[in-house]
Amino acid sequence: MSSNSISSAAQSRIHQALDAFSIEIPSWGFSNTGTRFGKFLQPAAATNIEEKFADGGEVNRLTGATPTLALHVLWDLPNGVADVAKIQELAKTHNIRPGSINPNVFQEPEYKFGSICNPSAEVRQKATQHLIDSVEIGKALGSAEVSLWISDGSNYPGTQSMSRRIGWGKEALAAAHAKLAPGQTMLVEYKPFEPAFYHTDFGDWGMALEFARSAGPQAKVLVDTGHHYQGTNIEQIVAWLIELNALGGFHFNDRKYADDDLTLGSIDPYQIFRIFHEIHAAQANKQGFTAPAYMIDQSHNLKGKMEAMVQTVVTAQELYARAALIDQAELASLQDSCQLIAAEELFRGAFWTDVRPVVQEWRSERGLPADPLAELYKSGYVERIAAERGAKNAVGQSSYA
Ligand SMILES: [Mn+2]
Repeated sequence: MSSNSISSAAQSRIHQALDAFSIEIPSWGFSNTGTRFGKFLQPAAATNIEEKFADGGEVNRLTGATPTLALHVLWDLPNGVADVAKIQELAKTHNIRPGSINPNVFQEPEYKFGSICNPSAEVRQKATQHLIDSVEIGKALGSAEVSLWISDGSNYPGTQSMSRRIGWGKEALAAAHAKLAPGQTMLVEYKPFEPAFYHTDFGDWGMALEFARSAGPQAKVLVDTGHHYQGTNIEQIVAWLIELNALGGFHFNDRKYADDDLTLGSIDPYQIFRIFHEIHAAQANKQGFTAPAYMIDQSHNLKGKMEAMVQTVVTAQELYARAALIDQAELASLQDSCQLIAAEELFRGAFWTDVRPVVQEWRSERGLPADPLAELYKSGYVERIAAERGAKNAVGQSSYA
C-alpha cells in the first residue's frame, strides 16, 4: 500500500504526531544481560557508561527520536553525585541527555526481605536515603523523572504484614518526595509478582496510585506493559490514569507469558496501538492533557542490542503513527450513535494501514535516514564496537552493570 491511500489530513496528523513523539532508551539495554539461568555475552555489548552513552547517541543519530538515556544509579553512577560531571560530559559528547534516574533497591543482600517496606528500620532508612540520593542526582543532572521500581514483597502467606508494610512504604516515598525540585516527577511502577511470588507491595495500578497520591502532587504512576496478568485491559488502566491526572509514564516492552522484556510490538502490536489510541484520544478531547514519558524497558539476550533498540524505536513510531490515523471526531460520533461495525472498522482500519511510507517521508523531510535499521547496517557501527569490545566481553561479568 502506498502513502497515496492515506488522506492528506491523515498524513499531516501523522507528521504532527511524530514531531511530538520521543521515546527514552535505557542504558541497561546496551549491556550484557541474561536469564535467571545464565548470562549470554555479546561482543558488541556496552561494558561501561562511556560505551552506553556512545550506543545511545548512535540510536538517537539514526532515529532522531531518543533524546534521553535512562540511567540506573548503582550501575551508571556508582559514586552518586560525584559522577554527575562525568555524565554531563558524556551527554555532550554523544548528543543524548541523561533521562530518568532509576534508583536500585533490589540488588543488594540487605534487601532480601524488602527495601522501603522491610520490617527493619535500619534497612528502610538505607533504602530511603538511596531514593533521596537519586532525587539529588536527578536535580544535579536536570533530569525530569525519578523512576521507582520497588520490588518488595514476600513469598509465603503469614510471613510478612502486608498492611504494616503499606505504612512503611508511604513514609519512605513521602520523605523522598519532599526533596523533589519543582520540575521533577516521581514515577511509581507496579508489578504483580516476581521477584516475590506471594505478595508484592506495589502490586497493581491501584496500589501504585495510592502510594503516589500519599507521597505528594509530583508523584505519578508508571505503567510497564509487561507488568500485568494475562488478559488485563491495560488501555483501560491508561484511560483511568489519564482521567485521574496520574499517568506519569510508560515502560514499553512485550511479552507472551510474564515479564519477558521482549521487543515492543513483537508479540502483540495491537496492544500498543490500543494504548497509543487512548493517548491520541486524550490529546483530542481532554483540556490540559500533558503527554506522559515514553520509555523503553527491554533487555535483549538473543538479538543484537543496537539492532533491537533501533527496531524498537521504529516500531514505536509506526504504531504511534497508526493510532494517529484515527479521526477522533469521527470515531466519537460513531461511538455515540452506537454504530458498532463502523466504529470498529475505523479503529481496526487504522491498525491495518501501512504507514511506513509516510513515516519514511517524515524522516527524510527532517534530514534523518529514511530506514534507520538499514543505515545502522550500512554504517558498520556494530562491527566496529564488536571489534573494540570483544575481548572485554569474552570475560564473564557477574552483574548487569
Ligand atoms: Mn519497568
